Amino acid sequence: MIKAITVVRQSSTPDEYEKLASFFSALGFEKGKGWENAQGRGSSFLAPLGNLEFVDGQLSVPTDILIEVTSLDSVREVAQKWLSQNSLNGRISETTETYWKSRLFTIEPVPGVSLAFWEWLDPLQGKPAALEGDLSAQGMRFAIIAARWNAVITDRLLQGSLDALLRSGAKKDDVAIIRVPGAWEIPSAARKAAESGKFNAIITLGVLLRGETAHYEAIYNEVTRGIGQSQQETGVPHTFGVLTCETLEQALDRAGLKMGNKGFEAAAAAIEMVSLHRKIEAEAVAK
Ligand code: DLZ
Repeated sequence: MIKAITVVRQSSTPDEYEKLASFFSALGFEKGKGWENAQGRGSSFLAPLGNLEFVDGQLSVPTDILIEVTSLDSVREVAQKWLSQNSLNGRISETTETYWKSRLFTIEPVPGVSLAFWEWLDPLQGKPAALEGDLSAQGMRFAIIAARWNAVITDRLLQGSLDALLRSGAKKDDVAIIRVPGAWEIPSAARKAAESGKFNAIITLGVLLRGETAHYEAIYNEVTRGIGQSQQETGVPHTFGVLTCETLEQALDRAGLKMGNKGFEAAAAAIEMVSLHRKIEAEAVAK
């Protein structure tokens, strides 16, 4: 399964490395995980979309790093300000129109590293078709509410959720694991966690087995309603990782055997929803 495309650039000096990281931060790029070890260090910066493009014919772009933006003039202003404060020998070009119905400027924040920023002339073309959350969990705090009933399943769901959160950049300390006796108790703990104001999202995990559960429908409806109500009344995103299965075998399949891991999916949905809430808030402020 393809996950991401990474372009790697080696900087020639530590100063150049710091400058490039400072430039990308100043422009508001989301910071990726980065790394540091005996071999060196890496700063990574994320964009919502990655695109590796092969071209047949004449290549008429000024550099091989093209960054599409939706507000080119504001980006240029920030870039210019950064240059005046941080770089004696950086360069920035005028903004010009391209043959592909867009405007573009190039910048060398440090000599030899050339970047092109561009936007479509037609604003509708440059706008993302939909507002969508990203899957980086950096800087987010989560509560996972996991039932102990059928722990052989819920422990696997929990592992799936932790895997998704930590692999997406959440810090261990930013993930609280809250165990409750059974699915019936999930809404109450979820509500308490959401109301505490400590978490950006709540992930609920449990399993209800029809064969083993008296009043299955009533319990299922109440658990679902309680989680939904907590989400709506607190405004904190809650995701639903409560399996409802006929048999233990079916539940095992959905907890990492044959049909994915519902805990992983619920955690990924939580990350996406936190990111989406932030974007919706940012859009509302910008308007
Ligand atoms: C009692 C019960 C039953 C019969 N079945 C389940 C189940 O399939 N899944 C689950 O998570 N919990 C079950 N429980 C426990 C209730 O959710 C609850 O924890 C207890 O009734 C105590 O209130």
